[in-house]
Amino acid sequence: MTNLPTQELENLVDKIRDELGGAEKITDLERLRVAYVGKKGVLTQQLKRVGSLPPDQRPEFGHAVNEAKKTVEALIDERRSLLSDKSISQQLRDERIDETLPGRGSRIGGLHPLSRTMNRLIDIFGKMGFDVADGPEIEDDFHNFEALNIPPNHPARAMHDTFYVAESTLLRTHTSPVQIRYMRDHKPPIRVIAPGRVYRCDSDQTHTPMFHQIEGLAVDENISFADLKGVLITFLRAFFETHLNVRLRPSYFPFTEPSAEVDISCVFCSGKGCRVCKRTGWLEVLGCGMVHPQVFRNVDIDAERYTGFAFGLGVERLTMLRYGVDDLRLFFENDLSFLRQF
Ligand code: 2U9
Repeated sequence: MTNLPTQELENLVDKIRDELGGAEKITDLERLRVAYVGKKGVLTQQLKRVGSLPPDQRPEFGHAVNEAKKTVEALIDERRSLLSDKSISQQLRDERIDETLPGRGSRIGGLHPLSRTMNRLIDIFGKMGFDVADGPEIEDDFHNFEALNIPPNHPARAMHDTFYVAESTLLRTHTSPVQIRYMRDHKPPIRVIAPGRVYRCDSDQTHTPMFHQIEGLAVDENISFADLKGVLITFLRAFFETHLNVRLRPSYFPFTEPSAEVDISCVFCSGKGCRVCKRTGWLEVLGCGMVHPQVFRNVDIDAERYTGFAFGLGVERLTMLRYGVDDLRLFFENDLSFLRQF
């Protein structure tokens, strides 16, 4: 050792000062702190030399080591606050917000096209005096079939492709059980519609296992088939917002007698014939009929005194016709580029 110990210390402090000046990150600084003034750091270790010095130099050297440690610690603190200031201003620069840029605009969600149609249907029938009723989607055999004049082994059961939950418990195949319950709880005059989900074990291009129906029911003294026709024509013209033609074809349902299927003049070609109406000029839109007297007897309504009409329509089909949607599955894919068009 050529230099005096205190001179060495000063040289060491100078070296450390240089190194600290080159530390660009807080983590580098921390490494240097540990290396020099940590418990086992180079400067701290200098204190061990005190014992090997001549006794008269010991106090001075000990004092010098402590002063050197203080100096280095102060340098570290100074550098640390400089680095953290730098990193804050760097962060402010990096995350700077350009408030002159135009806003991104916020998209507001909208109602699903099926909900929009549902609301329109409820609104139109509401204005014609119909109440809205609902009921359970998990039904029993009585309300879904038996009360509607569809006894066990009736061929109509096979047409319904029922999802069974248990022996006599099922997912309703139509909303008709709602009207059965409604007639049990309300006496005529009745004007009610039942909108909701229904389920059928059927899935292809034109069928989904769940779809939406609205069924209507009017029961009173002297309700006639002419009333049914009048309500349906008024409804269809309001819904499609055009003066379309309507025709009824005889049909069969176990719960109505007589029964009919209802066609409208094609909304795409005004009845001239096109691809959608398969060149017929007509589109089938709903089914209807006069409530079968057996259905009234099943719910304890006097079938001698009262008559009624009923109708049923598929909400998906009406939505497709109104908005020109050609694929049923689009309603259930939740593709935003489809949904945003409504
Ligand atoms: C009660 C009595 C009678 C409801 C009716 C139809 C005819 C009908 C179909 C339309 C398209 C079902 O969604 S669809 O596949 N419905 O054709 N529905 S009469 O008759 C009732 C309902 C309840 C108590």
